Amino acid sequence: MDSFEQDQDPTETKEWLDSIDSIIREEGIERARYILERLSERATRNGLPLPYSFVTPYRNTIPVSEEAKMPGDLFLERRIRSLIRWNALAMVVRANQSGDDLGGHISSFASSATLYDVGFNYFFRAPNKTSEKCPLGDLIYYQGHISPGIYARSFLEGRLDKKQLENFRREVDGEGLSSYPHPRLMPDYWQFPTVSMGLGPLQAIYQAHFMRYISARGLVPRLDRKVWAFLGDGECDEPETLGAINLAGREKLENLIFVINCNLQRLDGPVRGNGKIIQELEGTFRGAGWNVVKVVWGRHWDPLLAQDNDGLLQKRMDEVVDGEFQNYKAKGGAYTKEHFFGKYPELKKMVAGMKDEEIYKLNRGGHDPYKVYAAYRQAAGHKGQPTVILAHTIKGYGMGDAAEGKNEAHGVKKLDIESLKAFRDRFDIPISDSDLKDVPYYRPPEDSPEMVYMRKRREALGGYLPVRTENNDPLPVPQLETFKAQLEGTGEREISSTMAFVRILTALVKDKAMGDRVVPIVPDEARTFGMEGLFRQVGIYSSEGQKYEPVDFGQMMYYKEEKEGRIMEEGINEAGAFSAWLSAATSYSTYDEAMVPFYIFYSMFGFQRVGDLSWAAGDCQAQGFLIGATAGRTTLNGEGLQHQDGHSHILANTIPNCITYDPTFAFELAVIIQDGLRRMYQENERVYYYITVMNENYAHPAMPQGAEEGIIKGMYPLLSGADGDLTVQLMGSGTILREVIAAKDILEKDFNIQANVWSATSINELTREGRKVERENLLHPGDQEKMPYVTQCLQDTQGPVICATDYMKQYSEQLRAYMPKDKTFVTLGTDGFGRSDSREKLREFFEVNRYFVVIASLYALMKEGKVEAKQLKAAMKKFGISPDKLDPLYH
Ligand SMILES: Cc1ncc(C[n+]2csc(CCOP(=O)(O)OP(=O)(O)O)c2C)c(N)n1
Ligand SMILES: [Mg+2]
Repeated sequence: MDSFEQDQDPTETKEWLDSIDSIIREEGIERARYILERLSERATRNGLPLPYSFVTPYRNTIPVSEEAKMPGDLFLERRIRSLIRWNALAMVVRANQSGDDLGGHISSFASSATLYDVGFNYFFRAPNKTSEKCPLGDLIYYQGHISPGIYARSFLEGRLDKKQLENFRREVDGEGLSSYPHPRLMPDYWQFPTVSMGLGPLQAIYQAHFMRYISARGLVPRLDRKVWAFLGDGECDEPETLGAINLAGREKLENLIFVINCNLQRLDGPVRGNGKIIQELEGTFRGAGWNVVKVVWGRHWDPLLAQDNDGLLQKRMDEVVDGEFQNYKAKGGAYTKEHFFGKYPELKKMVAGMKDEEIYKLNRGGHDPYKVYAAYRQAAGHKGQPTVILAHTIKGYGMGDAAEGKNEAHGVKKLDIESLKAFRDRFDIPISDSDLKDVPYYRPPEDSPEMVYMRKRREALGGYLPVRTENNDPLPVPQLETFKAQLEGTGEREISSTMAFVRILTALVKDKAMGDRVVPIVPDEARTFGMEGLFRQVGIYSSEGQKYEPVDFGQMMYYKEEKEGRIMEEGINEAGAFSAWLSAATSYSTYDEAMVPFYIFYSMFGFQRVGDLSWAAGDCQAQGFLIGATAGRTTLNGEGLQHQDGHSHILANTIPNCITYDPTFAFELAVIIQDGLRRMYQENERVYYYITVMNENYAHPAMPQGAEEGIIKGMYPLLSGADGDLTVQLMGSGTILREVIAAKDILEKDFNIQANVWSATSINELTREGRKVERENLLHPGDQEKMPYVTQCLQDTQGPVICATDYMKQYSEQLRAYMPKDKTFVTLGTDGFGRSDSREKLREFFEVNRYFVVIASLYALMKEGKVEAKQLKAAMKKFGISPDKLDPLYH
């Protein structure tokens, strides 16, 4: 029994309903809301459990009487939109007619063309210095796979030509258009990579958050700038899509607007065949504190809804599930008449006079520019909350039998001639039957009314979009002397490299020239890294300041939240903190001001946790520092399998513009960070840095003379001079370098073997340089062969090379290709799952301690015929290393 059938006293019900109607009519919505709130308060006080609901009936949130009226020319706008639809379709069909099967999507943009067009005609402001309210322009996250629709608009606007459209998805020979929004490939055009589902909405939330941060810091005025994010209803199943909406609600990000294209379908079929995705999302977003605007029905429904006095039509709308709504468009007007209206005789009667075509034309909200305009207008003016617009649309709109509402719509890339004809006729595209098979592009003459109109609209909004700009003014990067304390070493004092990093960061924050650009970001881990000193020093950003006295107030390092705070403390949310970093790391483009973000995280919860975002950071051309703290498989003792990272450098190296370092000493760290600042903020190189720091305490020496260049290139001689017949070259990084140094002593004292020690600050960088040189040699046969840096370093040295790190062997194995000829190369690394124990035990278990470095050296010398097996066996016995020791990789 539903609520309608339960009514025991319809007359009394009517009286109540009439009275609320009359209040709304006579005194307005606000008054009605007030009365209902009072009623609800009274009811709950008297113990009446109200049917709590975050969900309203399946209809438009904005009543017809409250709709803002669209001021423009509907006819011309439809014409422009139709041409965009056509050219978008032509791009994809042509790309797939060629036989290269390049792919692309038509149906998704077909469903969202109106959603974008209303934005382009009235809302999306381009960066324009003359604009008072929005000089930097709005930031728009386009749904990735509707890119053909955006290119098609740019084509009409004359920003892209036919040749470029022809080269959609053909990028190798230049001039091509990238499949999806990729700033890396189209740096003057796309701003945000969004096609990996979920990353767009997540980034957009943190962009809006960062927009507030950067203005609170007084660096970029807040003004009226907006972040718009367009996403799919299927995309809402990604945890990244919905995972941060609470932040937007809590932070009252009124500068953020989500537009969710609810075509009720994803790739395989319905998003919620048995339910209602719009209703589900309404509840979810409202619960998170968002302003929810449903745009369910188009204006052709208005007269029918106006007649629905008994609520039966609404009831029918509420009860139909999405899978059935899909049928109404896929199967046409007659079907809808019978199955939707036909269920109740009263509804059947309501539409008795309507033809099937008229029923079919009852439009959905997301295809009605008037309704979309009203929703956007409301969203753009809404205060104190972010807004989500839930727009009901049809996948493959206008594509008829080829795709409209069909389960296979997502993948349709080719249309037969009949479908093309139907599409052309439906949207009045001036292309003749005979030309149709070529699916030609179409742009009306420059002086046609639609072209004039379109240009005028964009002129009023500051110019064309999308556009990506860059501020390349160099920042005043501090000289190395700024970090003098680190260069001089710590003497006897033992500190961790994490602590050394915190000192560098503190010096940077205080730097007069660029200090205020520094953005420290942490995911609830500052104390873990010994950074709590910064809380008091630079404050934690909070949009509300601090409304309480912190429990540790009065202590040196109390928890200080403030409106101008500099630390972004993003809570236990690596994806969110990374997204905040990403906004800061691209601010040289999006805010016209470069920032210097440092995101400090547990290295294990870095790349493997948010790998796809790190990849997107490469695409975005992010600039900044990622600091993987408490790194290493054996250096972070005690924490065990899920915490001990022996592979983040391998993952980081998969990103071409991510520069990685695994330093040991404070001076190395200072040189690396200073050089990173120089490369990114002075030379404007579009790279970002990943640096690991550790929590093991030890004394840091002063920098050897002239070590800078080698530190940056990836290796330098730390302890040199050994040159006898029995000599080995020992390489190491991170804290394992210290085991290597210890091994040198043992080799010399106990075995009379000399050793040089090389600090390998970046095996990844050494490898990249090696690959580059190798490739150049391949492509320039007959020229003087060049030699990789690592080969140059080692070629005139005596004896074999042993390399030990706290990372998987694969990391140092990369160097095997560049070993000088005839050199034996042995690698030690931490393959296998971590486990908890002391550092000493772990290094023994993973075979990277000083004794293993000694054994490996003896083994390498044995292979070169300089040491005998029995000497090696004796050494193993001496060190208590069993030949039957368990293999950590398999154990
Ligand atoms: C992380 C990720 N997983 C899968 C895909 C592949 N994919 C592209 S579009 C799509 C369906 C999208 O459905 P929806 O979000 O509803 O968008 P619509 O096309 O219906 O507007 C999928 C699964 C992707 N791009 N990213
Ligand atoms: Mg969808």
